[in-house]
Amino acid sequence: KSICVMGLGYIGLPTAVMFANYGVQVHGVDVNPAAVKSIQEKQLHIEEPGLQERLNKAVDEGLLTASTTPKEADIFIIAVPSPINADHTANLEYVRQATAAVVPYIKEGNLVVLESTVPPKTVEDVMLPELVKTGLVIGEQLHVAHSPERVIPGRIFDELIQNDRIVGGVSQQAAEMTKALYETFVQGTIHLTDATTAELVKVMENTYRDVNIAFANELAQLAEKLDVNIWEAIKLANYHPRVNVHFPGPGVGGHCIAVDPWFLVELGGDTAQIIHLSRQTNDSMPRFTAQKTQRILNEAKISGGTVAVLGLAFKGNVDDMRESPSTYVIDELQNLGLTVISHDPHIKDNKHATQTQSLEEAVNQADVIVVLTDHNEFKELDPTTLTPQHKIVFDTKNCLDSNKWQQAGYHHHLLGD
Ligand code: SAJ
Repeated sequence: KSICVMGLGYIGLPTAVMFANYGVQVHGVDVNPAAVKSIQEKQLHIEEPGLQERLNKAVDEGLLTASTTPKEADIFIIAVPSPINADHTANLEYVRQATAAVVPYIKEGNLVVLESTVPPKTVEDVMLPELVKTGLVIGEQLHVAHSPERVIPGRIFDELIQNDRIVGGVSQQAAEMTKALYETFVQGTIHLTDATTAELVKVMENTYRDVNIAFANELAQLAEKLDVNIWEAIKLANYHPRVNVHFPGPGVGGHCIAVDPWFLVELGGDTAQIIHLSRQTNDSMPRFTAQKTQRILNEAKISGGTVAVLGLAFKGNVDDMRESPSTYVIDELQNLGLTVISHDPHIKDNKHATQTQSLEEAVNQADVIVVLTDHNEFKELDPTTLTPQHKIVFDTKNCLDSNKWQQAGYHHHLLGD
């Protein structure tokens, strides 16, 4: 069998590479010619452990080709972005366009699998109207399923293999064909259902996390009023066998958790109030973080002030800045009249105006160091080697060893204490 993967981004590329590593002939397609060229040349445009070695193997063995146009194949996998518009409504244009693009290449007996996370009913309402243009009878001559990706950036290959997988078929046969496809490498259980249920399940998973994080963020603000360390309180609460409170932070970023709950808000309206409020709570955290930074400076009697922001990526040990809370925190700090210098060892090519190449450059001028991303490089920092203007550190992710920093003479603050 052969596979054509539409979209060579954070999910499509690892998936394409994975199938190729298992001996399947894969053709990858991306609308961005630069992405296609870099893959042909085995130059990665994204950072992910294991991806480079696997890409080299796939290309060298001739099992992975890439271009800007699709090819005939037995199976088409669609892994394109499904972002939200400025008004928080779903933008399904990429899904529709990728589906339309494969229509001329589809033959009787083929399988089309959507991996992108989408609002429930997208397969039915957006994909099927395009796929009927093949003239084939859906469910009999053409098989269609949704199998949402569920992997976490930074551990994509482990999770591709180990995680359970949900497969929602438009027909039973489509579900079974899709199960057989992913059995190529999936060691977790593959659960079969219908397409709309699979769509809802995936969006539910990310919304669960967003709502839980909003709860933690609300508790963090409450704990500050009580002078309680929320991290200690959450740790203790989570010793209960049925409690799993997530962790507060400067906001929720990435292209999934900060996006998918809006799909349910759009569908649910007034019945999605908890979900909606959670989004707003999480989106308010950059301002809260900036205001707390200002309070810390005020308490130290520093007026004006320079902030060294450590971390631009949306979470630890990834090079992805999409929807990163850091950019919003920096905006809020600047709105307060503070000077910001930032550093992130994972973000290359000066992607942010405040960015410096070296950690020292950022820290040397700092009146306060604010850690926004829990990169390993920051956890391992030796505070005795740093020479800021004032020894004040604000750790929004509780990722530093507070004893070490206090022993080095720092005033140490947490978000939620
Ligand atoms: N965050 C918190 N507190 C927490 C956990 C996370 O503030 O307790 C923040 C992170 O710092 C980050 C954001 O949330 O800014 C999202 O990070 P994440 O690690 O929770 O999730 P993603 O976006 O990297 O990946 C999620 C995963 N979904 C779930 O765990 C339910 C992943 O399995 C999905 O495949 C992925 O979304 C996706 O593509 O949908």
